[in-house]
Amino acid sequence: MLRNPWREGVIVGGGGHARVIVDALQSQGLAPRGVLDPDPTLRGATLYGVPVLGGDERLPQLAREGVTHFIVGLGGVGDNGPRRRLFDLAVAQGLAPWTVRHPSAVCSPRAAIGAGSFLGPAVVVNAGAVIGVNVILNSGAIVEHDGVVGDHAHIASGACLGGGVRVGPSAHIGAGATVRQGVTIGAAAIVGAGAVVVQDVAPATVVAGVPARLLAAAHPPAPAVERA
Ligand code: JB2
Repeated sequence: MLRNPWREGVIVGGGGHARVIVDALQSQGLAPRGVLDPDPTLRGATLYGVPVLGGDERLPQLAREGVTHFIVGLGGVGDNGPRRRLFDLAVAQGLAPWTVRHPSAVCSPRAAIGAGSFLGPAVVVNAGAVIGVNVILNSGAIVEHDGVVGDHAHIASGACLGGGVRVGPSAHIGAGATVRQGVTIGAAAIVGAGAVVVQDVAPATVVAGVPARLLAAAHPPAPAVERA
């Protein structure tokens, strides 16, 4: 009998994105062990029948009980720092990141998909593309040939990356945005929903509009001193 690794897998985060992951798994007859979420109102709840097991403090015990795999179920919009933190937390407990691909996703055998990444319904990843670890390619996103998507980045629903586009680690490409072929999006940059990006975007900046223009720094530094 085939072993189903997802019975030994957990989803870290239990909101809307986690439900999409559960849906993708169940559409393939797979069932994860459970979901981790710190929200006390979710204790005893299920996500489409998958039990919420508690918060992230359960990870060490679950690893001892035979849980071997995880996927980050937190989607988040814009700041991928929390997703990265959860990924590192689960890896530190000895769990292996697991890649979940909706059966309707089209992925060239000449593309590489990093561990722990999620490919939603109707995603296209074309030949020669390289997708990092813990990446979200959400519903209908397109990564054209030879594109590179860095670790922990999030390509939101319906976004289109033209051929050879490079997206830096932890960057966020908003829903429906289009990035012209060959453009580079810097690490932790944010591209607003519906933007059309025709030139490179600097790391940790926010761009939006058609054509996309600079709006702000993505993560403004905290105030240096607190006033008394
Ligand atoms: O540190 C955490 C943590 N912080 C928040 N650990 C764990 N295990 N879970 C955490 N959460 C949980 O993530 C919250 O308690 C909450 O239940 C969940 C976030 O759910 P929400 O539905 O607010 O967002 P999401 O990240 O699942 O979905 C967003 O991103 C998706 C890509 C939404 O904006 C969606 O619309 C979008 N499609």
